[in-house]
Amino acid sequence: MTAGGRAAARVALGAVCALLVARAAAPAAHATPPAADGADYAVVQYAGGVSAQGAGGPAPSLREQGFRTLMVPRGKTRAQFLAELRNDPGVLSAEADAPVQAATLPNDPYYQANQASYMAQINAPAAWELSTGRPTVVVAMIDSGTDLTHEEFAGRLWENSRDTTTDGIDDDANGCVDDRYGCRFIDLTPTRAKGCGYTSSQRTGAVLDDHGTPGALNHSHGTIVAGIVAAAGNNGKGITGVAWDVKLMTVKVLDCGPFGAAPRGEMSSVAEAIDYARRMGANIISLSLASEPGDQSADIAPLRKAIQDAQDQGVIIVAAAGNHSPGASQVGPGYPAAYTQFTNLVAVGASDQNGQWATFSNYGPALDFAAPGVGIVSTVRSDLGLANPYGVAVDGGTSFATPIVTGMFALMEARNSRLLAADYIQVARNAATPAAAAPHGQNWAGAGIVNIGAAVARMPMTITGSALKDWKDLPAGTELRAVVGTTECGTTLTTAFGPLSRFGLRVRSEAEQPGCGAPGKTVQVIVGGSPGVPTFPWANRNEDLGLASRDITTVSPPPGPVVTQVLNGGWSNVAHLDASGALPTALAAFAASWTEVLRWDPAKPLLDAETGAWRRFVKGVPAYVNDLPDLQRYDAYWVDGSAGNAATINPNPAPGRTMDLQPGWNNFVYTGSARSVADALATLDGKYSQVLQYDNATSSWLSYLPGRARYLNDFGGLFKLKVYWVLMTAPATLTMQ
Ligand SMILES: [Ca+2]
Ligand SMILES: [Ca+2]
Ligand SMILES: [Ca+2]
Repeated sequence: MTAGGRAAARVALGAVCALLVARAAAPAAHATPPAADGADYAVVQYAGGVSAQGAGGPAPSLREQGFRTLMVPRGKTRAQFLAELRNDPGVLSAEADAPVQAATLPNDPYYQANQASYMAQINAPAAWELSTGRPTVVVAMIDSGTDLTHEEFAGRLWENSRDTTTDGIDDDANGCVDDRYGCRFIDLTPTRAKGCGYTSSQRTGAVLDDHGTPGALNHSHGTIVAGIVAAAGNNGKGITGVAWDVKLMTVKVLDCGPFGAAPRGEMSSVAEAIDYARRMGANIISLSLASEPGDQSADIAPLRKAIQDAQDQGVIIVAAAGNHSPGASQVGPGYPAAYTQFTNLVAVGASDQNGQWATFSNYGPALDFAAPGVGIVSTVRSDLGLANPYGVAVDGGTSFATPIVTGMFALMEARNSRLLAADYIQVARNAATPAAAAPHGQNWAGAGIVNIGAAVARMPMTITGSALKDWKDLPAGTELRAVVGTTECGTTLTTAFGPLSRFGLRVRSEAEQPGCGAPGKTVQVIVGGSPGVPTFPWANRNEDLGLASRDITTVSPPPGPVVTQVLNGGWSNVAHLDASGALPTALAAFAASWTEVLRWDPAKPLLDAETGAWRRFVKGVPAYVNDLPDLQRYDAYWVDGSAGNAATINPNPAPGRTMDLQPGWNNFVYTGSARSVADALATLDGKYSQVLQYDNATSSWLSYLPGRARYLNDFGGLFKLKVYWVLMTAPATLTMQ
């Protein structure tokens, strides 16, 4: 971009921040959480209550069982009171009562007094039941910078590990010098030199929020919006952000607001900033800024290109609709929110405390969502000498509503990291609360006021991988159905993908379809009409619902009452499934004739301190010749039986059997349920280098090498009551579940 181009674009970008003032304000006195009331109570159980062990019927109430909660009498400590109670023969138990609070209501002091009301309007506490964010979600704040030292951002700042040095060198050659926490895109002007102290237009990591001066009401724009997204929640300090545990990338395009003006920037810088955020890995970009509505000079080619590139890369862009004077200028959002051709861009308007149109907010059919923009409390610069680094807005703005929507998408991406931008937006639209009509009669809230709890709850589970039968590929076009209990919650077909067939399955949540996924429920995938393994527990709080590379296989029916083992007429590798006993009678039920049994003992000493040797039983020779006197149940052995079937009783082994394995080859009978090799041998992880099985029917060996592509291995899973060899590199205990 030439200097001339920047100058032209500078005219284009007005700012929506003029109305976004915040002042330092102490939290209301009742904002501090009350002292833990539990400290004053004891819980006792008196003798003589109804027994809870009554035959049949529901258990009696706790009260009927003699439980009471007693206040500690005046003049006694709780410890003294408990000691007295415990000495009372009529008291079965006495304990201190413990304070509890709803798990998801944060303890931040401003929350109850200043935030609870608008957080309830957007159903944020319900979202926190499912997700409070994940540090893998990166949110780029394109604004006036961030107070990087603010206590609410500790551990929440994105860092560019490749250019952390402040040496004036662009170590990672990304066009920005020393951009450890983000980058500044601001062009030097005489006003900015004088009013902000800037000395050049160079793109550098100077991203500290410098908006405002100590005496001004209007300050900290970037720090305010950053706090609304991502201030630490439930840390006992200040406020809570919408997403408590995501990473903030700071991209500064708005200046300091020289001489009391609102902070301003250029649209070309916004384009550069979007491009930077995308290249540096942001998942979501937040823009609490806008041009004048209808100002077509703000519609510049690099801005469209930057948004298009972000769309192609799956980055969601959340942009303020703008706050403009009532009248024609309020109709329609300013740029960048004004674009309607991008599927990754959402335009945000503001609602007031009553969920009505906030009269300062731009409106029009191009809007996607509204969110609260009035009475918002957030972080402010801690370097202004204020009494405390928090403030309650004295005015409203779409600048405040925008980061609330950004925080919603951050929680949604934390809940499932693998959807497309348009999918997240569609889920949020479906979850939004329809808004009451505004006096002007036009759509002002798009799909409605965001319902963050519903949006996060509606996130589907997504599973991608290969559909298999006995860990071998199934043809493209095989149907997969996701079932929770008896409810069908998603379906798809496999598609051809090189040598593999792949699937991408979307499983609906209970919020989207009653009976479907919710924490505590299990998703069963039916592959081509047969139940597959593994099954998938619906993710709990702060777990990801996006599951990649999860192969699902159906397995041969489990062994029934009789297991048939095929013998080839030469040596066959067989599992001993009958009761333990002395040879040869241990094999009395063995249908085919045989003369010799061999069993590999990996611990048997050999010459030269090597271990691992055969033990042997030969029919009809003197007993002292044989060193294999008996067979234990689940021994794996070789027998020179004639061709035919070895049938024996299935003892149906209980899960949890363990086996000590030695370095070198070990021969064992697998008694866990059918699983992929990696899962079945998880307790040996990193300590084995090959698995073999001998196919008696064809007298051939099949091999599995861990870490190898699935289609390069001869088999991919272990089956119950089959015999395997494993080459151990270190001793380990195999646990078979
Ligand atoms: Ca750099
Ligand atoms: Ca550097
Ligand atoms: Ca906090």
